[in-house]
Amino acid sequence: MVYKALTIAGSDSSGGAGIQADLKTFQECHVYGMSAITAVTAQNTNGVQGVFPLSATEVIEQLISVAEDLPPQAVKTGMLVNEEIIASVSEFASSSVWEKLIVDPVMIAKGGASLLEEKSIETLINQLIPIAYVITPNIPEAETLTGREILNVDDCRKAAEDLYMMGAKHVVIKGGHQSQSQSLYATDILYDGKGFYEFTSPRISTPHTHGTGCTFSAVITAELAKGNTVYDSVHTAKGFITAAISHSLGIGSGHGPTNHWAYFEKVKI
Ligand code: PXL
Repeated sequence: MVYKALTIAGSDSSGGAGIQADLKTFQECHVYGMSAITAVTAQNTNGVQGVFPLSATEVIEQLISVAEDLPPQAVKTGMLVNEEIIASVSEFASSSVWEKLIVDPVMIAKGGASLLEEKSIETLINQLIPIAYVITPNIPEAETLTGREILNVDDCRKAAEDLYMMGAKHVVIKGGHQSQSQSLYATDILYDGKGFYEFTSPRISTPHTHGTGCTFSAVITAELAKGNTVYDSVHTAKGFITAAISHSLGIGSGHGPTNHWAYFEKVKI
């Protein structure tokens, strides 16, 4: 059986985040990767120099082509740019047979560039979160979506409950941005409406974290496409991203990419 996953996201010319990170990650997980591009970005490890969105119609045309011929077992969203694209993708997803929609609510790039118009956050909340099988915000994104200040793991749990009440079936809040970043660990929380699960890894001090969020949610998507449970998929994603950060490639003069081949090539940590 060939498992297929689709990413609906922006292109990152530097290859570390967005569509490129997703496809590299799907390949590493032995899942056939497909894409629908929402915007082309011109960027490198020093920042985002340009953002060129496609129209909502152009995004949907890609989805129709893929859905007609190559139905995916899991679908992930990343950079969705604006209200029109969020609304169209949400409508397409609700009327399709996609069971596993993984929403990475991408808002801001590492260097601070905006990847989502602020006024579209309401549309994300009203239309996309209610149909998400898994949502994977980092702490600043979870704060924006819930209006709750997150200072510790307990606050993460409360925000996860809020996001579950907003309709997401599973909530993963990534601990990489924990404000107690002097902490030796990064703890991610998974909430499924019944229980909380924690995934902890050593905190690695490095500037090379470009694309970590995309890569993490792409592993979850690929593992779900293969039929794994949400718990097992998050567990694999945590191992994959920890290896990718700790063996980063050291390329570029700014915030470099992670190493997408580290987990399967080196020791599984
Ligand atoms: O990591 C968030 C992200 C998502 N999508 C694209 C990006 C970035 C960060 O730079 O460029 C296209």
